[in-house]
Amino acid sequence: MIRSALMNVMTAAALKAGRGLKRDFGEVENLQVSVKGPGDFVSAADKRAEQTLFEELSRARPGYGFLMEEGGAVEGSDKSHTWHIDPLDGTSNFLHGIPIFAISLALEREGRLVAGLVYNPASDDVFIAEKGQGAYHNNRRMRVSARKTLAESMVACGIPPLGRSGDHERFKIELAAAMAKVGNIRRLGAAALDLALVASGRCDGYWERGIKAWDIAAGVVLVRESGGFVTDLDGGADMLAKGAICAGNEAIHRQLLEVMRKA
Ligand code: LIP
Repeated sequence: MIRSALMNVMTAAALKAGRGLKRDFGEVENLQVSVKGPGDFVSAADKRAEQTLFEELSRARPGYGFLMEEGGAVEGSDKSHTWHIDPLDGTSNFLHGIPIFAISLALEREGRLVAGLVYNPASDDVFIAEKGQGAYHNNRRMRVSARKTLAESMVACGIPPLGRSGDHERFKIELAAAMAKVGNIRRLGAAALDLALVASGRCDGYWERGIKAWDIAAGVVLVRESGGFVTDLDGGADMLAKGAICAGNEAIHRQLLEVMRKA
């Protein structure tokens, strides 16, 4: 287990925000049948969770900067630390009453991601990792899977939603290329959890384009600290800036990247 002061701060903030999301998720299920639908309620829930994270982390670590899905960038007096926050990754799942969503929280220090936490309040799954200290799922050490071939692999991906038309053609080409080689492909709808599944060895690989830095920052730390590999889709380290990501155990990451390059 990681018993650092930093991880205590991150866990306490996430659990507090998660309690609110859990309550709100129950309400969303009732709103499915209302005429207005749960849209406005969900965006309020999203903002409330972000506010809780912002307040808790500001109190515990005054001066750190923030990059948040809802509130954008908040510059801190301490220029070497920035929190990356997605209070509700998998918003569409949450909106539709599907219990696959998460709080994603990462800390960047001097330009490097040093800690990550992904928490699904619906299932009470907590994934944490700190640079050099390993990664844990509900207090148990995580390792990436040992599968060596794509044909025996379970690979997660992200499908660009309606409205990102340019991305659709490219995705169809990449999906066709992956389907020709990969045993099973999943689209779960929450990038932070896709990466947590790779880190914990449940999925062997994952790729997605058009993703935001706050969706993946925490998961990047989880995968690395579980012994996995994570890059952008050109094999470089610019996944946060490019919004394109490929992750997996060493063998699957390499092969999946190759499939995407040739697609
Ligand atoms: C979501 C991502 C998911 C992606 C969705 C969406 P959000 O993030 O986690 O992988 O495919 O389009 O961007 O918007 O729920 O935080």
